[in-house]
Amino acid sequence: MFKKTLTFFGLFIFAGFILFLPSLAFAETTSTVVVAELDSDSDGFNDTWEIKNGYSPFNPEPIKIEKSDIDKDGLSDYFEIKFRTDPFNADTDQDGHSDFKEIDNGFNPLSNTTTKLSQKIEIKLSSQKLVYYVDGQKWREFTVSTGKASMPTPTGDFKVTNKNKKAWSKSYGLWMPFWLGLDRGRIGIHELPVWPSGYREGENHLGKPVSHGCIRLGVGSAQYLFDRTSVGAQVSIIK
Ligand SMILES: [Ca+2]
Ligand SMILES: [Ca+2]
Ligand SMILES: [Ca+2]
Repeated sequence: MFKKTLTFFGLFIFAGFILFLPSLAFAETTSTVVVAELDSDSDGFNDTWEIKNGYSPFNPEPIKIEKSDIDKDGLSDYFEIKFRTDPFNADTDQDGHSDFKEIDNGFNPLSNTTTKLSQKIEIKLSSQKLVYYVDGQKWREFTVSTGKASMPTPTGDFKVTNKNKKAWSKSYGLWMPFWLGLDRGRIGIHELPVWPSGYREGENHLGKPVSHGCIRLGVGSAQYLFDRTSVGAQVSIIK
């Protein structure tokens, strides 16, 4: 009797296992297909491979991910992934403003309210570059001119304390358009200076440390940064 019960019990387990087996195999197969073989642009290369090798998984053409913009909204497929926006929809949150325009103006492209993304400015003295970060992503880079050897630009973390579209320097007798003043050190970020005669310092000074300590930007870049930077914004100056 005991043996018979055991056999029946054994059969029951066996039958259950047999019934369960196909679903297990199916689950294994489907999950493998979804994870490893997703080929969004149907070009024969899976998404994982494409991203790993610097190609856009959304563009069947062999174009690098930073150069591809499949929905033509100005935001590359690279940034679409970074900002988690829809690469096939120019206006992910459907608020009437394209993903690119929103990010470029510091707004969250995933929210149709006016939520802002974090912004940060970093100045690298050794390479004479200013990097503008949006939501932790390196968004724009500009060539600058910082302080000459006898009047070096101080390093450290600063905050923007004031803004002035056309600041006047009493000490040097020149205009400093699109001024963003920084705390401590009495310096600022501004456009190439203009003398009262109307003469403007040449763009060829950008990339060379020739200023009196300020961070000089080119025409266009200075206004770009001025328009997007609020009082209180973080600025870090490194060697
Ligand atoms: Ca592909
Ligand atoms: Ca795009
Ligand atoms: Ca939008």
